[in-house]
Amino acid sequence: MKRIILSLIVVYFGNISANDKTTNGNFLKADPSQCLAVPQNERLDCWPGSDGNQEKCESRGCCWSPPNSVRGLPNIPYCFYQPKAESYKFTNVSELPDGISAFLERSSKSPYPRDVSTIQLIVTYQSDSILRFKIIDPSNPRFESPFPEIDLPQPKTENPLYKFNIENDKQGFKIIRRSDDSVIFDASDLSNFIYSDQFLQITTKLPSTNIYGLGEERKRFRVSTDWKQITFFNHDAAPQDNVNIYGTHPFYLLVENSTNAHGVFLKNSNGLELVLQPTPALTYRAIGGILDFYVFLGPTPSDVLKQYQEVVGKPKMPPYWSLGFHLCRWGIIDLESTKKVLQRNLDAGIPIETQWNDLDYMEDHNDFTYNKSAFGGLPEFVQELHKQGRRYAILIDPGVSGSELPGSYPPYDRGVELDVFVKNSTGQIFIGKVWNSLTTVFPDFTHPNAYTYWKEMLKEFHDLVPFDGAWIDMNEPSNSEWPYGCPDSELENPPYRLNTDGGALHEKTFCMTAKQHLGVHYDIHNLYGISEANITSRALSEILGERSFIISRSTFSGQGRYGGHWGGDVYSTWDELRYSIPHLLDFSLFGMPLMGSDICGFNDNTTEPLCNRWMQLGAFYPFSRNHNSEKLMDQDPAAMGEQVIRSSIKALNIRYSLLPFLYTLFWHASKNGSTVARPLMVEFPDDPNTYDIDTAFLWGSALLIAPVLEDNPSSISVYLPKGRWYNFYDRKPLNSKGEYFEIAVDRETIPLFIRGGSIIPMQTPANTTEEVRKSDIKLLVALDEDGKASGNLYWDDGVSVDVGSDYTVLEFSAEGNKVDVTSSNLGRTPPPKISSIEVIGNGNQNMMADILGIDRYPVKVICGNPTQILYYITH
Ligand code: MIG
Repeated sequence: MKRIILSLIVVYFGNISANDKTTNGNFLKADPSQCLAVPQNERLDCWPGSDGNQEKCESRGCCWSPPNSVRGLPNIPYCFYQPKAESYKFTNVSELPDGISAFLERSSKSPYPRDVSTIQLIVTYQSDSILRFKIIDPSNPRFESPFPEIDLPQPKTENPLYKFNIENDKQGFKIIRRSDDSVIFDASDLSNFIYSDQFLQITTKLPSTNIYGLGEERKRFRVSTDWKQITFFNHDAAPQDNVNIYGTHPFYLLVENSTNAHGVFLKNSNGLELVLQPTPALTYRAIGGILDFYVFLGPTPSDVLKQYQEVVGKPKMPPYWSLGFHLCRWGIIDLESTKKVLQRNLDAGIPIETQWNDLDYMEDHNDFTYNKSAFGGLPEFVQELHKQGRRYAILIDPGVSGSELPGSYPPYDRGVELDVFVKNSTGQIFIGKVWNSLTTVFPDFTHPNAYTYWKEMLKEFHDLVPFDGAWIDMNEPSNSEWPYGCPDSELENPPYRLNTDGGALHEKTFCMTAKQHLGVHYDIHNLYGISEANITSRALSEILGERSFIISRSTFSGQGRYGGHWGGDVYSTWDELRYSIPHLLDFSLFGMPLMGSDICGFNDNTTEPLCNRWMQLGAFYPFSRNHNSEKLMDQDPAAMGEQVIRSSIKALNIRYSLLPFLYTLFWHASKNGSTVARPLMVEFPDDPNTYDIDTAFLWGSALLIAPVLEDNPSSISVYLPKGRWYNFYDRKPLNSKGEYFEIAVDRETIPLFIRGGSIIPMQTPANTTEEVRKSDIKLLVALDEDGKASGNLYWDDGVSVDVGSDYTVLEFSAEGNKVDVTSSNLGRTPPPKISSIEVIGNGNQNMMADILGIDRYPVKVICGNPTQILYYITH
């Protein structure tokens, strides 16, 4: 083998002058003048990690140039590839009916062990707007992630928006947008390309710096390209700068300078590291698996997101009730306190839909038990909640106790019987420790028996305590002890060390050598959460006979199809309040719209001004839950005093009045992959002013939410994209040329703006979503400059797993002097009657509200005034 590589090198460098010497066997010493010619921003890191030095660098044939004193940012590589560096070359390219198959040969060895010397590139023209390219080892299958579950139709193209070009010198490739020749994926320079067993690296030059996604990490919505490194290795750590946290979504959306947009998804479940640099360029490093990319050509951001979700899966439709307000905290130590907290909030007028309990409810922190003394009467309490039309959700940890008396704890005994626990490298059950008193063992959710096991456990507990929703925590997976250590291995200490929080890969998790049905933990670490979410979501809906509701702390691409996520363990700070918006918007891009951070903050004590603003913003998180850590001051709204109570009621009443609209947005998302909490950039890609905005967002296309993110300013500056907007509160029109407006604010109001051209279905707020659902529908018609508006309403029973044809869709449109309501489907559970239509923005015209299409809605004009004309429909 070695001989072959060497002879290739001879051919390869045959024409280079005799002065060039190889060092360290195979590496050519870098040519200093070539090195000088590399602009700083274009350096491709040849010694990622912090342990480089000149000697090591030059031994790789790379250029060494420590930073000058002017700009010594540590992230600019000192050790970088010389421009002429080469890696693989195409040897054999064949055009196929639906793509390309090509082989590449490595011409010199990489610095990492076990290069794959021949690799195969398989390009699939999946559809006109989706292209896949996959780079594999054709002779030895490597690990490929089964998540997200991808089930695409046969490739079919008519007019592909792209072309895939192998560059003339055969040393790279490009994906080009046909319409304007922009290069979407530019791997024409493969100088740093590596495909070795435990280190794979590819760089693409980006066509702009308007890049979004790539999480989960605490960061601004538009991702920095200033040598920004992002590590993907699911990890139990509170969100903080440059730290890998709970989830992995290697998907980005990029808006080109033309304002066309595209997206790229790397399907790989191994540990990953991405580096964004100002070239602009993006380098992917994977410590295993294969390179399997999906490229989405848009051309609008919404198109890209839709195409991405066609591949990874569209979000699950949440049950209606889960859109109500949730009350939770860690450290409610008994049932009495649970009842007390709930009652004081109900008494204060806060509409609590769902009461939660954290692991406090468990006996000794053991899953599927409850503490019969502190939480005696829990089943009856839950039944009482149900009678009130309320719900109950519980925390479930993945790990179960491994040290109970034999025969006393079915979750362990049954798990052993069904052989579902994760094993160590020598085949015994892998032992760790999380919350349980002595040891913890962990279900392998990829095991064929895992579904039977987990469903049985959930069902038995549900028979006891009829909970409605599951909060699956600690599934990165989190673990804090390794009583038997982790065996030394190349999985534990791979040739390249990712920059993971805590250093060792097994830090706060399993040994990398732990075994699961699907493979070694090293390969599938990032899939633990999604595999648990998949099984929990399915099992729960079977048990309930209803749509299930789960939130999961750990997530992976495509997890939206199983449920939602919460922005775990945020600190109670103004910074975190602000970051909760990009965090939410990232999950909109990832196809997980059911998301929200812990309202008022989790870690550390909150403050009244902060909680006041956080309750206002949180009322507009698609998943809205106040949650707090243990041993801190109470932060449920009722405990925070009059001001917070007033703000909370005001904001939550608006949320509840908008529930039919919010639910309709979820329906669109689950059907089409559109967003619920929508970034301005996604709705207004032609307006570059929106590209950096992550302090405001939209619900769908109709409602702009511009939260106050400080205590008590007299006004805030709100960007309104071009067009007609209305202040939600006084309905005053604001005609924007695409500009900032100073909006006066008070302490209890969150600024909201309705977009001209929208028709929003609303109802009357009440204490529970069930009550709201009984109230009449009111249409808010906000006309645009041309006197037009449109909107729609989706309605079903709110809980059925499969509604079949039993749902209603009403389409609304307003034009001239008419409001039309038509239905594209009428279900057996129709929405309540539309009892009023409020039209705003029609100036002096006398507008007739005329509802066509559904004769059960006759119309009568009740009143009107010059700026605001109200039409009521009587029945
Ligand atoms: O180690 O169950 O993110 O929401 O309250 C902490 C206790 C474990 C972490 C979750 C948090 C939850 C807490 N859990």
